[in-house]
Amino acid sequence: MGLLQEIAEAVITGKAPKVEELTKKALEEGLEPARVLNEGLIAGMNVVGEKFRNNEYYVPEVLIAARAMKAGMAVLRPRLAETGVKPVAKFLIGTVKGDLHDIGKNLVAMMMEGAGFEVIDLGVDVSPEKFVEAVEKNEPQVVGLSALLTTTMLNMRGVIETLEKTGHRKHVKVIVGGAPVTQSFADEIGADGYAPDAASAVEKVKEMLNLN
Ligand code: B1M
Repeated sequence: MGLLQEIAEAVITGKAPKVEELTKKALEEGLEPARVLNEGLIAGMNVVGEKFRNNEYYVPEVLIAARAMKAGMAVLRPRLAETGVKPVAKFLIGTVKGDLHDIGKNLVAMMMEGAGFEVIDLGVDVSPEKFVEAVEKNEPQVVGLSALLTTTMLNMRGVIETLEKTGHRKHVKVIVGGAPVTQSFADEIGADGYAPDAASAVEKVKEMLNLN
């Protein structure tokens, strides 16, 4: 079994120390951090998702796998976020109200940091009011909203509406993403952008701010 496959397997079986060790080994062997992420950690988490959907895995197994994935991400983080440049802009991100999924959101935050943005991460289950408070406090150029559930993605609309009502919408761009989110949903709720994954989120935000 190749090293990347071993990493995926260790995520699937929820072995956090092993994931950490193998991720370090992969970097030492000169593998690209993005490959370790996509073909190791994310590949493993995709299998976990399938097993969850097929009722082979339940919430505890998924949580243990998520913890293992985070152990690998902690090793990758400095490598993905390697940058010496001054922050190009401020990016505020959070998972919307009612939603506790944060792995994808954390990845987007890490990649944005890696691209030189100053990232303010509000965590999970963030209400529209909390987003607005943080916008007032931090004055970001872009707000990112993440949702993993078909039910909670509807709360993205509430954030945009609250930003509008409080007069902040004209000063901030909004990008949305997460597995159930699509470009047409983003258009429907009046977001400025949508990205299907963390790497394209960086590209999209740059495009929105004319930084390309
Ligand atoms: Co949840 N869960 N979960 N879960 N979970 C899903 C999302 C689900 C698809 C599983 C399934 O049924 N197959 C399903 C949703 C069904 C639906 O709504 N359509 C589901 C469900 C139903 C639930 C619960 C309701 C289960 C229950 O309790 N009965 C419950 C809800 C809790 C809540 O939020 N209130 C629940 C709970 C959990 C855990 C807590 C156990 C755990 C989360 C742990 C954590 O995040 N700390 C969990 C997990 C891990 C998953 C799966 C298996 C994996 C998600 C993940 O981390 N993927 C997931 C199945 C799956 O997606 N395969 C599932 C890896 C991650 C890198 O991908 O998050 O998609 P993702 O992020 C991507 C892109 O989406 C994008 O970039 C990322 C990287 O490229 N992206 C953005 C994300 N945010 C973005 C923002 C952007 C741009 C791009 O701009 C701002």
